[in-house]
Amino acid sequence: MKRTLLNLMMLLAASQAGAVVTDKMIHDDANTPDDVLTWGLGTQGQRFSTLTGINEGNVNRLAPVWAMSFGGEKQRGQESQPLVHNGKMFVTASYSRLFALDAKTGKKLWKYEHRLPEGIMPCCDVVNRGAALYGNLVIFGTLDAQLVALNQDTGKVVWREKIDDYQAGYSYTAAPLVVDGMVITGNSGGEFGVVGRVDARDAKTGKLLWTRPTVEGHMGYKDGKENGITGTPGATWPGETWKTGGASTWLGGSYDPQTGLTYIGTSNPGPWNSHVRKGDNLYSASTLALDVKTGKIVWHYQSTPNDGWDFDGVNEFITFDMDGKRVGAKADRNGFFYVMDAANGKLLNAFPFVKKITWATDIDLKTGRPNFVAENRPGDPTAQDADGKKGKSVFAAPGFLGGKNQMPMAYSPKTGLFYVPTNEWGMEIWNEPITYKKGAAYLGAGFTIKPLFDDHIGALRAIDPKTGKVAWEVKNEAPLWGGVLVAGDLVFWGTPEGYLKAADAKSGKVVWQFQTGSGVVAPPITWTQDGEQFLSVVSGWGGAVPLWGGEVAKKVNFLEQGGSVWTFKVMQ
Ligand SMILES: [Ca+2]
Ligand SMILES: [Ca+2]
Repeated sequence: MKRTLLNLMMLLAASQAGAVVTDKMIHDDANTPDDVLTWGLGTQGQRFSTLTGINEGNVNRLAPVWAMSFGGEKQRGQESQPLVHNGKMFVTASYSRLFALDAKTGKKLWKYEHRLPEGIMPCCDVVNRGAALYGNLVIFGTLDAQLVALNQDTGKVVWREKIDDYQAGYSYTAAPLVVDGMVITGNSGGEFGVVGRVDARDAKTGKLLWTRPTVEGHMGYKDGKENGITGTPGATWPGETWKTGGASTWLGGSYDPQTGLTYIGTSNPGPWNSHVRKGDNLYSASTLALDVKTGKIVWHYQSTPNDGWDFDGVNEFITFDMDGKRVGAKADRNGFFYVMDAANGKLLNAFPFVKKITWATDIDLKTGRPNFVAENRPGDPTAQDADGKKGKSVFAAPGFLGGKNQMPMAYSPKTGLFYVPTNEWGMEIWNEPITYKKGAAYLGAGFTIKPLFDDHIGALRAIDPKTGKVAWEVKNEAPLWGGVLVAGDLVFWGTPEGYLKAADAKSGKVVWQFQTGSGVVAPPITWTQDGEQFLSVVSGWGGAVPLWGGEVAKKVNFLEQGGSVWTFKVMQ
């Protein structure tokens, strides 16, 4: 009896302090600057904050308040976006670690280190991009493809669920998305012939509610019952190729309460060698809109049909208002920027956001299909003029690391511009014969990434989604790999050279920078606490570039690894 009363009192105190994260709070996250409850500062993913406490008049006094090291011997890429709630910061780190910190002082409250088995197979470094909050839980995915929910106060495991078999190449790196009490996740493993999927679980218990495969021909399930096959079996995949079709959903999704749809992108089809799977290969390299209630695909848009360049279409789909309509935008890895009707997927606009694109001339706005440059498709190793071991090599741009990769862009309703972290690079690419083997890389391609320009690879570009015009750009020598934040009239982003930078959102004039001691490959956040505006970013060089970057990797191998969170405010 005593205990029940105590529990009740604790619950009451907790709810008075706003400790419990509700659906409404997640729904309103973009408009509540005193917390950051979601990846993207709102489920729409705009990464826009109305806060103007840090502005051009005082940004020269923006200085670190605290820094906290993830420590240990484990460093490598740190791609995490922190969350802030109830005075606590929740931040994930490489090797599936999660830290809870006092958001004002950086004092460590607890940490969770996931016990990883031997033989995990993350394609592109041991990264994690962030957690999700619900109730009194903090939920994140791990490199051995599990989903773990921890008590926000103690760090104790409340539930743990397996997403899939890590020995078959599945892993998990994205921040989960919470919608109406459901935790929605994708999966990673597009380079291992996995089958992409979107799962919805009860956020409180981890119980699976529905699952939707993203490769045509696979059965979906809801409440343990069959819920319809994805697509039309055999329509866009020859033979048995759909069984190892890739289309992994490794960057997670966004959600728009106005449409009731969750938007999630899919990776390359498997294998990379496109000649063994002639056809569009739905729903790889696509944007999918799913009804969160039914777990069914409401619309899809495939940006790269029969992809042969590893142009994962996973990039975030950000919803916003344009010309009185709810639309969404995506800067695709294939170099084109797309604007679509958020409700039905109708293509409204498509234009290049990088300078060199060789695989297609443009996107036909009527059909929504790219006009391919046939001779830029890497050749078939079994073609008559090939030797059976290596197909014709081509120089393709963008390179497979993309015009944009995992680093999220931001949108400002004030300027009407998207702030896109872009990269200019190309690749030599050729195909090789390949057979599927569980847990082995399933590429059937060789490649080397090359820079296109002497003075820069990266460029932060402010892009008008109506016209495709670049309002301004700030070039960067190394490839950009962190994300972007717009706070009031300032744009913040990090560079592999270690800087966190701020520029005027209208002009692009760089007004501030700070050296964090290692490369920044993560998106910044901002929030207010006790009347002061804070800004945080994770620093720690790594990710796909040093692992896969060919000649580019050689250019950036002087950069040092790290692992820390920096928090800033304006000093008086
Ligand atoms: Ca908020
Ligand atoms: Ca890929």
